[in-house]
Amino acid sequence: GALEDAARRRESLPLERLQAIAERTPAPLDAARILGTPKADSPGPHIIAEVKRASPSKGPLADIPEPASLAARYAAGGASAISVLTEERRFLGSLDDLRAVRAAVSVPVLRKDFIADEYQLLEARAFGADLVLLIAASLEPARLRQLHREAEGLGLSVLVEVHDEREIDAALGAEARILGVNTRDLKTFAMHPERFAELRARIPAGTVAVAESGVRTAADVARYRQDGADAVLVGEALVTDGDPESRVAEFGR
Ligand code: IGP
Repeated sequence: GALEDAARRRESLPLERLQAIAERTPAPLDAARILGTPKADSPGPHIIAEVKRASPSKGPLADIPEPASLAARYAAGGASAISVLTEERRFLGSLDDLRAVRAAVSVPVLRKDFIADEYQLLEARAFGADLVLLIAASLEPARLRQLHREAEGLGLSVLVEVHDEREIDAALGAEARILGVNTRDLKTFAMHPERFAELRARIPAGTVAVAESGVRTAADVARYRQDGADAVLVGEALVTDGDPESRVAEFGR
């Protein structure tokens, strides 16, 4: 559905107008460099804190703060980057959420969506993203390489999401600089936290390794750190926490 939604948006905002907006948008931050540089003030991993209103497995997450204020609290807690779900159907996100978060923080912002064409990359750029997600499981290797190159051409960093060795090879073939191992199976929603350690050895030094999904406690973060995560991406546990600022600080220590 994400591609159909993009086609609908394109009818009201044609490519040429989107291009003009993108050209007026400040240059993206170098998220790959930021996440690839160890933190100056602590030995902990970079925390990528996610804003999401709902998930396909849980439905709407009750009583969550507005995206902009939530993102500001994440940043105050020391988040190195903010992930924003913009997918409309199952995650109830939007490009307006991306824009609001962009205006609220000065750390890199990730557009998290099911990106499959160039128009969506340009949207990310025009609405203020520094970083986009590309999911190896849903793109042919040649297409992944093409979109990766296109994104970098727009000045965007790319988080390539993988969940097995074949996808790591495809990501490396696309010259990925940031690899995220999603420990949740996107089809069954089953969690496989051991997957990160299993795949970490396949990720070359110099490539940023991100552990994604299912993190609930500081112990979960510490385990991924021990297994070699440069960054840990946390969504639901932060969104539903009454004190997200303190939780981000705790996770990042
Ligand atoms: C966050 P969690 O379990 O902390 O809320 O997970 C993030 O990893 C998850 O939202 C995610 C995702 C995705 C969402 C990972 N990959 C791809 C949509 C599309």
